[in-house]
Amino acid sequence: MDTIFAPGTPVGGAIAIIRMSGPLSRGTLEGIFSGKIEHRYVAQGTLHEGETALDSAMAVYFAAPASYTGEDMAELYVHGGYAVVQSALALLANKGLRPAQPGEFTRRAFLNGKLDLAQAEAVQDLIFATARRGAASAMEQLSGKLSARVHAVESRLLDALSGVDAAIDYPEELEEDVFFALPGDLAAALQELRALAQEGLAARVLREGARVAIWGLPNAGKSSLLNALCGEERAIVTPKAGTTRDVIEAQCAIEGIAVRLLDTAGIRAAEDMAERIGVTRAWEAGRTADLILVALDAAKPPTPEDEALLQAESDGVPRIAVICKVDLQPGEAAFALAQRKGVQALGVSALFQKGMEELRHAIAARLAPAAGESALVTNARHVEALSQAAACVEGALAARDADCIATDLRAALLHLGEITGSSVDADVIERIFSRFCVGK
Ligand SMILES: Nc1nc2c(ncn2[C@@H]2O[C@H](COP(=O)(O)OP(=O)(O)O)[C@@H](O)[C@H]2O)c(=O)[nH]1
Ligand SMILES: [Mg+2]
Repeated sequence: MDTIFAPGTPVGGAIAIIRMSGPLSRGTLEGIFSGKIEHRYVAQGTLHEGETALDSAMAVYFAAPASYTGEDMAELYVHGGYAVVQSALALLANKGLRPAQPGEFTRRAFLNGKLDLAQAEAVQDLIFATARRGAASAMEQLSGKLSARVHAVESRLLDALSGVDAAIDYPEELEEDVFFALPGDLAAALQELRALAQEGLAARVLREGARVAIWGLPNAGKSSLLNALCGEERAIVTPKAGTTRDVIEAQCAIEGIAVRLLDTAGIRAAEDMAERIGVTRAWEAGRTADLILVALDAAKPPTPEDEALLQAESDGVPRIAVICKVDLQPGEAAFALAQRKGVQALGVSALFQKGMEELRHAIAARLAPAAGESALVTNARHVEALSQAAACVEGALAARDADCIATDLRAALLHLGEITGSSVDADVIERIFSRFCVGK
């Protein structure tokens, strides 16, 4: 097994962490670092290349198997300047270590049984989480809660399968008992699988973030709304209609959910080519969004175009009507229109920051309705595996003979194994770890 190394921190911090994993870790550390080397002991000393001192550093050594990867590991904490980090990395390469590939530390942890696949994926989700609730759900997954629930269903299905197998092998002895309890056991497993898959569909936005498009007529107050929601002057606001032409994106966190806000050109019969393209992009941004905010101007009577934008559920994207500029007028006609269309409506003044908290709350409630503060299943791959497993259990419930039931149960177990990694193709594992950062 190669000994690998990689920086665990991005370039340019005060301190850089360099980690290594594999059988050469201890010997290498002894050769380049003057401090005491003892399992899980933070040592202070000099990083040196032969006689030359490179840095005043700290280091920790982890003896296998009590380390992240399960192998012998060491971490060096050096000053983060480019020159120091580069010479430390060169030193390791000269000692016969090889630079790690993306995710190789976590892959080794997975292969050594330190983490199952769902937990390994959670590590990466935690690194990429930009908002609190995404991080919280990744943390729950990392702690093994998802794996535990999947294992509970697995063991139920395994029990059922062993009963069915026994009935196939010794039909005269067991048959009646086994088939009496089977439908109830399978129905319970099916219910749990469906609940998990459903949770995942509802909570996808927690982990992946959501796209929220803002639609409305020119001058309705869309760009001001985007700026107020993301707390910075991201989009240009002018009294002139047709100011925003391209789709403007802003990333923000709304009640702990990572949201990509899309401000669009005002939807109207465009006056020139650029605006026409902008209007087309506005429609597209909405159709591919998780939620559309329809901005209505409280100070103007609603038009048939406003009505068309509120045509809820015509394209399956949920909507909230945001009645803008309520500091000028109460916007009664706009509220009445939204109510007639069955669209939830809230009044805001972007200018005076009025109603913004309520709006944020409404957006979060619409984006992640079934999810609690965090959710266990948020990964599309897991949702797919759970749905497939559920379909197999359904097949087993409908099957008439023992052989078919056994086949369906085996297939269901294989799908569950894709989540924890006990039955997963090498290329799937390849794909998962290739998304990782180097150094993790
Ligand atoms: N009084 C008031 N004016 C607003 C408010 N929001 C936007 N406006 C004004 O309405 C005009 C159009 O705003 P803008 O955000 O550019 O609208 P957009 O064309 O839909 O993007 C600008 O003159 C803004 O200053 C608000 O909450 N109150
Ligand atoms: Mg605008």
